[in-house]
Amino acid sequence: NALAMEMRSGLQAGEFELFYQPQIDAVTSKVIGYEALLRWRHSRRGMVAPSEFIPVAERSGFIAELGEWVLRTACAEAATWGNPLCIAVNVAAQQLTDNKLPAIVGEILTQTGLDAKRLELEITESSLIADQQHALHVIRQLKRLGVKIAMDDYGTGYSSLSTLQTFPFDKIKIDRAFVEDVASSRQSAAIVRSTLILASSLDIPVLAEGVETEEHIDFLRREGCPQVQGFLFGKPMPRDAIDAVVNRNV
Ligand code: G
Ligand code: G
Ligand code: MN
Ligand code: NA
Repeated sequence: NALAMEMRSGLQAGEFELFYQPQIDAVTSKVIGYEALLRWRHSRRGMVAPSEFIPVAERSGFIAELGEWVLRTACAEAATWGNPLCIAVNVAAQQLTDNKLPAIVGEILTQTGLDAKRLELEITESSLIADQQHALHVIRQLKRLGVKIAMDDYGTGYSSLSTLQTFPFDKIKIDRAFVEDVASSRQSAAIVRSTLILASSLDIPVLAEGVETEEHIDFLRREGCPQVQGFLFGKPMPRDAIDAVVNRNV
């Protein structure tokens, strides 16, 4: 595959970079951390979206190398911040099935000096269905390092409730598909509301994704959603833009 080969040379050539999107305390509106989001500035094609190249990287096996680069780059960057905010990093299904992932993460934490409790790994539901026992084993080892595990895109997978029962999540991220029409759809509102009640009974904090409007945030605050992320509070931004923010007043 041509794209898979171009990814390898692109990584060598420094064409990949991380953008950072703020995650917000819904009560205080303060930034509590940033999610690292991968970008590819292709020499000829311009900016290639992760939805185009992550699936290719997964199929070709290149995700192992690319994912390790993402982890290392995000941790190294966060370790320089004057303000010790959290850094959330997306982990692909294939990385999670790799027995070496805990050792890789441990080595990156040691090498970058990032405090493990500042690192949160975002895992999607769909990456947990293939081999639950194996995924659980890897996740337990990761948690022993002191890193946090978030369930990403909650509600879009196949087995939300049994995954919550089986896996020790530190956070649930409600998919933006539900947040998008909380104000116009009784169904979406009910799903978000009941997820908040369920998570609160389980003592797991919830972050609502894709918060774009005042209507969204008003609804979420009213329903007691503790954390939010979305264009209303900040788009994914290049490193330089957030460097200025995280080093202000410190
Ligand atoms: O940033 P954007 O909204 O374009 O991201 C699109 C999708 O790509 C999202 O589902 C996001 O989780 C995923 N994604 C972004 N960065 C990474 C990454 O570093 N690793 C993996 N596995 N997925 C990522
Ligand atoms: O699947 P994951 O949650 O990792 O994906 C994050 C993706 O969501 C990123 O590609 C980011 O650009 C996108 N995103 C973040 N905030 C918003 C938002 O408020 N609205 C929309 N439509 N997309 C968003
Ligand atoms: Mn994510
Ligand atoms: Na998501």
